[in-house]
Amino acid sequence: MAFRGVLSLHKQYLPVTDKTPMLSLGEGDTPLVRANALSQETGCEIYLKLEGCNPTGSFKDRGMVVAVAKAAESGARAVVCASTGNTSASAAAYAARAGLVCAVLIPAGQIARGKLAQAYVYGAKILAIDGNFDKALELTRELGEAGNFAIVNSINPDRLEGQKTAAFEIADDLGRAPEILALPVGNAGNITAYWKGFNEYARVKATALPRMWGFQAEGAAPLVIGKPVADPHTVATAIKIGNPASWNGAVRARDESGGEISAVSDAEIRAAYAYLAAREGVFCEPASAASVAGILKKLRDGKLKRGQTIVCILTGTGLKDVDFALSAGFTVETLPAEADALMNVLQD
Ligand code: AN7
Repeated sequence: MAFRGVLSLHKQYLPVTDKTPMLSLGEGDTPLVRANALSQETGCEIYLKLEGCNPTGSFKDRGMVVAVAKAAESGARAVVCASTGNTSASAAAYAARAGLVCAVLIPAGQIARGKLAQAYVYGAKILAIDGNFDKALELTRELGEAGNFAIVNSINPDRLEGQKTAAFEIADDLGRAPEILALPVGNAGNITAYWKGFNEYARVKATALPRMWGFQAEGAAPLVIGKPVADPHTVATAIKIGNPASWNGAVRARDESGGEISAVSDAEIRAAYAYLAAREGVFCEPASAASVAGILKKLRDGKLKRGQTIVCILTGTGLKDVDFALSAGFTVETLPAEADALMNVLQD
């Protein structure tokens, strides 16, 4: 029987030793799906990498499985992270799997409830602070220095190692790297890891490199304006981050690839989110939709060259944040339990 999971699938490119526990919840190997409506509309070949299909519903599982396995290997008893939600859900799951204690620092009242529910049910110690994500990450660094915790934020290099495997899968599926990789950027671990992954792939298989197009939310766009944002705001809570830890990695990915990091508005994020669900049948969370919002904006601005192959990373599933889904004026009328009444509505 072949065991799935990032550590098994990509072992030779990861820091796996004889002593590394082969932890897995079946993460990685996520679908790359052609976006038919978006391709037709743009004249490009657009694909969606469905990272919401990972075991806890977000891309974080790829890096987390490596970070938690390495923490266990090194004898740590507990892991800690700051999070806008998805990292905490993932850390909590893999810590549970590995038999480690998990503590998560979250900005109180600012993470999607699906993510909070995950951290709770997986059994993490939840520390909700009166402060934003950037403050939570600062405190996490302090705890990591003082205590006997392994930090499993993306400042832990094992996280980036696991995360880079998504680039391998895309290049394997397409037979080459895309011309453009579009993704949301928050703490900037993901864009840093993809760039590393595509570079490693190119060295082995002599393939070309993509341009990296990162998209931040307008109210939380430190990399676009070139300085930290003290009080970031956006409906996409996952990327409500004002001072990304992997700032330099993001700038390097942008500049070395000839790419760019630009901003999309909350309205553009909402529109792309709705488009993906209604036109492509893909339900992602608001932050994930920033990648497609960015592509649609380029199209509107006449800055999207036709004929290019583009991969948009959809980082998390829409089920993470049903409050957001239902906030756009959703109401549903209760009908009499009679076929006639239903038929009337259907014929409207
Ligand atoms: C759905 O969980 O930072 O630029 O603490 O959850 O690598 O940070 C989440 C980030 C994009 C941005 N999409 O990725 C956390 C956290 C989703 C996310 C990002 C996040 P990075």
